[in-house]
Amino acid sequence: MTTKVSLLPSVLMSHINEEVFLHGWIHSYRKMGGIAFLVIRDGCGTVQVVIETPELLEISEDLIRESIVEVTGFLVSQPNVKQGVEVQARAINVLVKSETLPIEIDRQKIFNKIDLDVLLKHRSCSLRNLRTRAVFKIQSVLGKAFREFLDSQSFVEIHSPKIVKMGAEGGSEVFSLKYFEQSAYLTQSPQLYKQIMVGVFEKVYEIGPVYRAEEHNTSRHLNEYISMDVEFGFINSEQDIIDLHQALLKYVFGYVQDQCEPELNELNVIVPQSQNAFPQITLEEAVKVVKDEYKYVCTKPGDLDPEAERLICRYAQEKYGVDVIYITSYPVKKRPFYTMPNSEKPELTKSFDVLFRGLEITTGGQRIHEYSHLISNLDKFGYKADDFEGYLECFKFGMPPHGGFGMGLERLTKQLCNLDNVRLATLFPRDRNRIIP
Ligand code: AMO
Repeated sequence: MTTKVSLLPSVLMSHINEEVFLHGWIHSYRKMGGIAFLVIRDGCGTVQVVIETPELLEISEDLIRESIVEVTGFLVSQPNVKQGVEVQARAINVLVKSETLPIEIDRQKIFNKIDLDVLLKHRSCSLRNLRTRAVFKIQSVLGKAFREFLDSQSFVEIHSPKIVKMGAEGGSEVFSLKYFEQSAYLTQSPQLYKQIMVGVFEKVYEIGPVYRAEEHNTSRHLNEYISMDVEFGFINSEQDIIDLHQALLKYVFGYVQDQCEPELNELNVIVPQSQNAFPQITLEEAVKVVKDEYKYVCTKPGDLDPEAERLICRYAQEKYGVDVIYITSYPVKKRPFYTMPNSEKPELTKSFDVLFRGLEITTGGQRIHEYSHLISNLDKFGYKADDFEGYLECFKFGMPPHGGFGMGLERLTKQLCNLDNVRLATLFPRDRNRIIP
């Protein structure tokens, strides 16, 4: 009897000494004397196929990498290969012939030297590299873990519109578009909608694309990214949000550790494991720490610049042995209009950022929930209340004290996988110069 198998390592291991049928792409081809070795790749893994008969050698010699084949053969244990098993081919059927690849995708040392622009230009090919693919498997699991944790805490998933009338975060970093007779924007954040939905479900989350027309062409900025947003009501202060964020992050890390062992090994990634609480420090203290400990004077008033972010994470690692740190008490001037000021220190807000291995991955905070307070704050920020009519309505009809956060999926992936550039954590990045593929 022949069993159809996928190339998931655990599946292969459970069919040793059986005849199997598999399909996939020819990932690599190597001939030694009278024997050929194919590595076949499917959506879950790879396996080595050994070809010894003259008839099969003739078929395989013609095959260019990435051609798709069906293989029938005997699966045996083989401790000398990566997968621990190999297939001794009995029959090969060619389903689709490939053309020659424009870039190397198998030999890692050569792949590592390919220019980022070339990797992104030939994205359909570079994504088939096993290490690259591992990044996006991990990314998929990060999203799944985020969902699973919040579902378990009775949050409701929402889907807010991406075509909007107003930018949510202030600033001019919005893409405008023509919407029939009106002007509209691509949303910068589901911020205003997730707040409205607290009035409906109390606890909500969303995973969806957001758009930032930032001119920045940096290793941290994308013009389209996936925002993982959370918002919930009946909080006492921003501390409740920080506590939820921390529990979520620890769950997500544990989940990835559990579910992505082959991918983490492929990438040599170490997932943060610490049981310790992640430290919290005010922005003012953080600026002082980087000055006192590392002689670095932060260049960004009211915020941490990239070097200060890196140094404060170094401090978290050296002092507490952790990869994550919460920075609190940002000034009113640096936060959007919806942010709750600190009633004892009105120049500061009840907001925070989360830094992971040297980079901001999350912003969050408590929001203003009283209608009159929000109206006066809009005025202070120079906005017209009329422009926010659809948002403001919910505050007339009972909104609880609430808050939440937004976490960038690509930045989280980048930091977890120790990648140099956020584009490497994006399937098809949209940046200052790139809208294809
Ligand atoms: P903020 O604008 O700080 O806050 O964004 C939240 C998180 O989104 C990610 N991020 C980005 N990722 C890639 N490219 C970009 N250009 C980019 N900009 C932001 C970062 C950042 O920490 N509404 C608030 C969130 C809230 O308070 O709930 C907001 O959007 O990881």
